[in-house]
Amino acid sequence: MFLMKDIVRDGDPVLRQQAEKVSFPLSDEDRKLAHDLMEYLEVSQDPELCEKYGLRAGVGLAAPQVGVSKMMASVMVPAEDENEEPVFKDVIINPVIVSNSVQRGALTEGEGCLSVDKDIPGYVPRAARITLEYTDVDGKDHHLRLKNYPAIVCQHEIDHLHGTLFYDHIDKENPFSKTDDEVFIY
Ligand code: 4LI
Ligand code: NI
Repeated sequence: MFLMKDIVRDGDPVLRQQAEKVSFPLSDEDRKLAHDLMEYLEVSQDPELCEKYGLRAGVGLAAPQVGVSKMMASVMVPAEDENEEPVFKDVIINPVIVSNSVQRGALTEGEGCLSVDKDIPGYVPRAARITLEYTDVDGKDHHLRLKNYPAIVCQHEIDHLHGTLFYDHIDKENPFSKTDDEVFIY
């Protein structure tokens, strides 16, 4: 199981590398990585376990953030009602955003990242909707459209696979400037 000590922090070159594509069928090592990436999110979103293991809660975790430069990330976006199934939950492998909406969107409160310890305020403008392709741990290909929070989280995680961090997108001069046709998400 991953703990905070396993999470690579900003400044480590692995966070700025282009990750390698993963080959199928998955090796035992890659299968374990996929499991452990999702386990971190599950444990971190359980208030008791999160506290017990001293974690920081997340809805996404990319392999480079645990020092592995491979195109794999876990995403678990809980439903607003905690008794409902997550809005999106999967380990996305070799993900590609095949189309972006013209409309932009940003989280109202800005973004955080498990690899970035300090708060970096500002809007992180992204596509409001994306069409995503990826392969899951069973080798099944997926093609789907995402909007709102899950779309933002997937873009943040896929950025990690290309060496980009959320604050790269923040307007340095005017961190809270809002462009036309930009919607706020949450
Ligand atoms: C506890 C239990 C306020 C501030 C609101 C917490 C279960 C920020 C938002 C969580 C912000 C859960 C999150 C991300 C933001 C802020 C990520 C709390 C965990 C909200 C996830 C990857 C950006 C994702 C919405 C600087 C570690 N996550 N909040 N951004 N939550 N969480 N990101 N933004 N302002 N980061 O951080 O997992 S995309 Cl689920
Ligand atoms: Ni991140």
